[in-house]
Amino acid sequence: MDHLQVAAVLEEIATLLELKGENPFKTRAYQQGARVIEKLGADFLRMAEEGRLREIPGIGEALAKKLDELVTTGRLEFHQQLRDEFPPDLLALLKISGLGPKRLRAIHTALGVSTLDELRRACEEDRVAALPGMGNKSQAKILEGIQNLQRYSERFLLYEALSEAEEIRSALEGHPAVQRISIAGSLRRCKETVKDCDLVVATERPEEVMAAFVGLPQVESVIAHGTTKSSVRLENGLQIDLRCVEPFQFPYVLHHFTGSKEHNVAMRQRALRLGLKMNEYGLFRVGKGEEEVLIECADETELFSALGLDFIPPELREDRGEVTAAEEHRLPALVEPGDLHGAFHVHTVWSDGANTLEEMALAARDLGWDYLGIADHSKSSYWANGLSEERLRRQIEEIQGLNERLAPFRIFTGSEVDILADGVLDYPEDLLKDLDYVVISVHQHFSMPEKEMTARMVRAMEHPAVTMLGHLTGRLLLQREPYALDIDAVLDAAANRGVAIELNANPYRLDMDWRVWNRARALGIGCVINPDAHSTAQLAFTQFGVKLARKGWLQAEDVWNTRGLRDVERLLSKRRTWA
Ligand code: DGT
Ligand code: CA
Ligand code: ZN
Repeated sequence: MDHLQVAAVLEEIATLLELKGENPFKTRAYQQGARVIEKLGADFLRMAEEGRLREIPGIGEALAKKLDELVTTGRLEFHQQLRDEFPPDLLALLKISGLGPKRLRAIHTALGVSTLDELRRACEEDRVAALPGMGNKSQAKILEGIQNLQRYSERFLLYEALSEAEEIRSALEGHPAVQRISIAGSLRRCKETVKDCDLVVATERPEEVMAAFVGLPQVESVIAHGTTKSSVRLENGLQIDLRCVEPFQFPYVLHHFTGSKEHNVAMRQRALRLGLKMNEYGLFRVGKGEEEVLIECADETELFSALGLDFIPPELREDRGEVTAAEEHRLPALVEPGDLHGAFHVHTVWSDGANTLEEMALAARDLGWDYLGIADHSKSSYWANGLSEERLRRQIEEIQGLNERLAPFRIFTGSEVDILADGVLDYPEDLLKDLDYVVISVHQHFSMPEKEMTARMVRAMEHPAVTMLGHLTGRLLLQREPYALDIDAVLDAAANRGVAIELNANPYRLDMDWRVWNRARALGIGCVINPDAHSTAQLAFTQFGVKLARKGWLQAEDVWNTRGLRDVERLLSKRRTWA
């Protein structure tokens, strides 16, 4: 058991106690214990081994005893007993957004509902609305939450699927029968979530490739095993489809299965206009006797070229004007991972991060960056150990000291300042003035009506200290929907105030959404690709930000953190517009 698993058991105990309707103090002790253990990291297990759990502040005698049992035996009787008191599917219902333990307990007790299907039926039959303190609105929200949950369960995060797919691709790449292999589908197009993973292989010996594929150690079950197509499922539930084609067919098939469907339709229409025919098997000229003659293409570049088009990067293949742009030679030169010189918005141990200021700075320098902006949480985010004004002042001092030591590397002093419910910022102006830059974000009061939420954001942006907007919509992919927001109104305000917008590169966020960047760019709004890293390892999230920025048609010049240190310093100082 590692420390995170131990923390998860405590979390679950807290939830089960809440479901039971136990005293909140008891519940909180377990939640706090979980936080403490997460913070301790690997030190926790060492201290447990040395019998020193009782020395840890926040862990009392009773909890320490339970932890001893859990760490030494891998299970905890108290936890098992609690679990046995509830039907096994009940806990899963807590994944429904807007349904907490308290209400679930009320529903479970009154209606005997304990599975997702039962709960859906109870909502559809208006039995939930009839419960005291519930009503139609709550019931509708629960129903919507159930639908979202089902939608989420059919997809995977790009991040998760890509690492699995890359592993399989590289395992097969070296196989002697594999001539070419590529990831296709939504994964190749860098969609933020994907339903499955499509692979295309060029080979003259498909049987051998298929046998190797279904025999990979990652494969949990084989869904179909054929010579042209096989499908397998991995342990995490991800389905991988592999298609084998003759080497000469590879470019056409790869293009077809990369999609999107809409892009393919646009391409076929273009082919028709040129008197050609395009399908998944190839691009054809129709000869005199009505016979189809294949137009030979060695790769996708030649395929596009045969249609009079520049190569369209897979990220852009969404039928959003890319075919016309390729025809007119005005596809953007998309931003590349190597273009970044730094990033803003990372957290440290000062708030809820795992690494110190210096560790974060050194890790950024190791990535070849010239600067790093620190943006720990502000005081209202107390659950994330947000900084009091006094602590932020001290942090600024510490950063100044570090900057002297680490020059020419530069740490920018910033803050991820909460946008309070009324649009006021979480620190006073005299403190905000002393920061190099300010990210503003919404972390609470998510369920405001659209008009209020929009006014709140627009008001916050009016503050002259604001440099950039953090994770614009608050969405958590496959977990939580965006809050209600008039994005166009926010874009207008950002353009007017010269506020940049973050592309939060955390794989669960990828927010602002790629579909909106074209509009933002047209308004002259800058993009900042931010890792929102809570550890040194998470600085690597920026690569997903770059992928989604590309998908949003952005070029290096559109992204603030592609600028070198001097340019960024100039950019940030220009923003100081106090009277
Ligand atoms: P996903 O899997 O939902 O994340 O998204 P995709 O785009 O990977 O969709 P998928 O796996 O169903 O199909 C892969 C590609 O195959 C798709 O992007 C385009 C092509 N394709 C599939 N069905 C059709 C179709 O009915 N018409 C056309 N033109 N292309 C299709
Ligand atoms: Ca797919
Ligand atoms: Zn945040």
